[in-house]
Parts: sequence; C-alpha cells; structure tokens
Amino acid sequence: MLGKFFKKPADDMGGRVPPGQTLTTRFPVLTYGPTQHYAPQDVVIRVTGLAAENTLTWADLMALPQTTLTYDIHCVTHWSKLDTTWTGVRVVDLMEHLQLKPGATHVMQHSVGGYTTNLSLDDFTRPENLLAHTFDGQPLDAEHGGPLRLVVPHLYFWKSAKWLTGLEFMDADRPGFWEKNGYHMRGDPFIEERYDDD
Ligand SMILES: Nc1nc2c(c(=O)[nH]1)N[C@H]1C(S)=C(S)[C@@H](COP(=O)(O)O)O[C@H]1N2
Ligand SMILES: [Mo]
Repeated sequence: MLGKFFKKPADDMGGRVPPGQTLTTRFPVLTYGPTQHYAPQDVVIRVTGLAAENTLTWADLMALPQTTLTYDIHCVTHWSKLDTTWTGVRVVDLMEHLQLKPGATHVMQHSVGGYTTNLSLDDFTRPENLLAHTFDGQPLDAEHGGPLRLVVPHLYFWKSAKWLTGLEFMDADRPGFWEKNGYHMRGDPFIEERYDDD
C-alpha cells in the first residue's frame, strides 16, 4: 500500500529503482529479534575459517582509511531509499590486512544475536561495500546496526548484517539466517532474486 511516506518511482529515475520497489524518505528498521546495544569499544570482528585468524577491535578499524559514500539501498520488503550516506572502512581496504587461504570463495557475516548472511567473495569485495559506523554524518543508531554494520548496497538489504561480529571465510556457499528460511542465496534486487525458487 502506498502511504504518505512511500511513493512510486518517477519515470525519470533512470533505472535506479529496481522492479517491485517503492521509494521511502524514512529509514525503516527491519530486525529479526531485539536491537542490540553495545559501545564502540566493545566492537570485535573475528575473522575465521579460510583466513589467517584475526581479531579486529574498534581501534584497529579506526586506524584504517575512512571512506564516505552515498548510494541507494533496497529492502526485499519493497522499500528503496535513495542517496543514503555512510562512512566506514571499505571492505577492500580491510581485505588488504587479511590473509585468505586457498579455496576461499564465500564469506558468512556473523552478528551479535546470531543473525548470519552469506555472500560470494565477488559480492563481498565490491569497492562500494563498507563496514559502516556513521550514517548521514552521525554515529549509526543501534536500531540500524550501530556501532558497526556491513553495507552491501547492490544486493537486498538483508545481505548487510547489523552489529557485525564475525567474518567466516568458506570454500562453498552456505545459507545464512534468511537464506535458510527461503530467501535467495544472492539477492540481486534488479532481477528480483527474492526467494530461492525464483
Ligand atoms: N544482525 C542483523 N542484521 C540484519 C537484520 C537482522 O535482523 N539482524 N535484518 C536485515 C534486514 S532483513 C534488513 S532489510 C536490514 C535492515 O536494516 P535497517 O534496520 O537499518 O533498515 O538489515 C539486515 N541486517
Ligand atoms: Mo529486509
């Protein structure tokens, strides 16, 4: 239903809005389970699986280059939000400090609270992907995944784990939380990869 905050994309959106999506200027919260609350100094990202084991603290992440990027996000529940601005560490900048082992092809994102979601390394290492701690110049709200979440804007937003706590490198694709519950393994919004029978 199109309400006050949702509108149909204009015809001149030049292909920015994927099929089946409506635009919102709000920022809806979508979480399975409770919002997690913890301080930046408690952020720890554990790198496991087919990579040299590594533990990254908040200080480690802040010592890496910080990048601000603006792009559109798309949720499988049919909302898209244009021109969202995020600041954080680019995945490609983080990857320079990780040593993957031969055979790593996929990564599982792990979150506080147990949420997981899988990506191929090609999807994970796109130059626009961020480990984001700031939204619109302000510290990222807990409900949106602060202190630290992944943002992978070219896929549906369920592929962007809030409260990121681990990156597990794998030698095959494996379903995360929503993927086990019927969502698509990849989730490209432009070809409506919503469910695994698509
Ligand atoms: N840890 C965690 N990350 C998550 C989720 C979740 O339930 N838990 N929901 C996902 C889904 S389905 C979406 S659409 C986006 C929503 O992000 P937002 O609440 O900032 O809009 O977060 C994704 N990341
Ligand atoms: Mo979602």
